[in-house]
Amino acid sequence: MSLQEDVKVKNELKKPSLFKVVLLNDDYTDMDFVVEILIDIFHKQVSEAVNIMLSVHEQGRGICGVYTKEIAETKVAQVELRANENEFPLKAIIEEA
Ligand code: TYC
Repeated sequence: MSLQEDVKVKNELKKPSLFKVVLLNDDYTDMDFVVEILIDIFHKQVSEAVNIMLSVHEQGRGICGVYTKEIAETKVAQVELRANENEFPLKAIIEEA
């Protein structure tokens, strides 16, 4: 096998890097709206969504999920779009897991 082929095979076997989507607290976004985001975009059950929302409210930040880069970026964009549509300053960021 050529060096080029060997590098290609190794890259294809590598597990994709994972990224955390982290929700940030603010003073203005409605608690119910954050719960809705966690249910609709991050597919949480109501009870888990409420727990995550409260922990973000109390601790300043909280993990919504761990995803591949493209999916994490899509989730962040979906949060931003919904927050903008509803005129809330809610923000989610990506961190390497
Ligand atoms: N701190 C907000 C409030 O008191 C609620 C909130 C929770 C906002 C989580 C953002 O990611 C957040 N209304």
